[in-house]
Amino acid sequence: MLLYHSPATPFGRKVMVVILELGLKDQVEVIHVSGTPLAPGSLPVAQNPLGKIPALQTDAGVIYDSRVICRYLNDLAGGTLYPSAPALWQTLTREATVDGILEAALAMVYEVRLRPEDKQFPEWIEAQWAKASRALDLIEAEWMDHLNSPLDMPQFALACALEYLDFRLDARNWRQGRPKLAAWQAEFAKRPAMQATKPVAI
Ligand SMILES: N[C@@H](CCC(=O)N[C@@H](CS)C(=O)NCC(=O)O)C(=O)O
Repeated sequence: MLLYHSPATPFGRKVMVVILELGLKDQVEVIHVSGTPLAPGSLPVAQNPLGKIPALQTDAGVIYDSRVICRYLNDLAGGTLYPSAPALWQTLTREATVDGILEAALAMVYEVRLRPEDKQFPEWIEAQWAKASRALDLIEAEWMDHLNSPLDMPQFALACALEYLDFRLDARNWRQGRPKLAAWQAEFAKRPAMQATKPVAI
């Protein structure tokens, strides 16, 4: 399989972590690409019309969107990152919540990095942070039992999302007022798959 990826993408990182955790490393060749919505560069537009990474080329065709890829890889490896229905619906909702944090964070990053300064919209940036912040508050208040339960996909997604906030939006200080989440993240970050996939600025 070929994985289109970049060392800076948090969505791609989720997939990389799953590959390592599920022991699939030898089955995947990683192709590093780069680009933005404005300048797609080497992003795999032929493989994914949305021009987004990650995208996974498999014998059965291209699979894209990190959530779909992670679920595919879990299925391929016979992993246990997703339960069966009905518990599945809560797991998928948790995964979507975490990806929503990432989507808001990425929108904030793009707004500042890609928009000319005179066209940037601070209220819109704050509205994105409000989404992420509300989700983080919910996680701090209600997810600790889940986070300390057997490993599942939302936990990996969350660990990647929190480190992306450190990587690109450090000034927002997500740890403030969220001591339980901060302690969980510090421990989870020690996992070899997390250590091996730390984001790299490009
Ligand atoms: N929902 C997608 C989001 C992927 C995404 O937004 N990737 C970013 C990199 S972090 C990207 O490819 N951006 C380029 C673009 O939007 O044109 C997923 O989970 O894979």
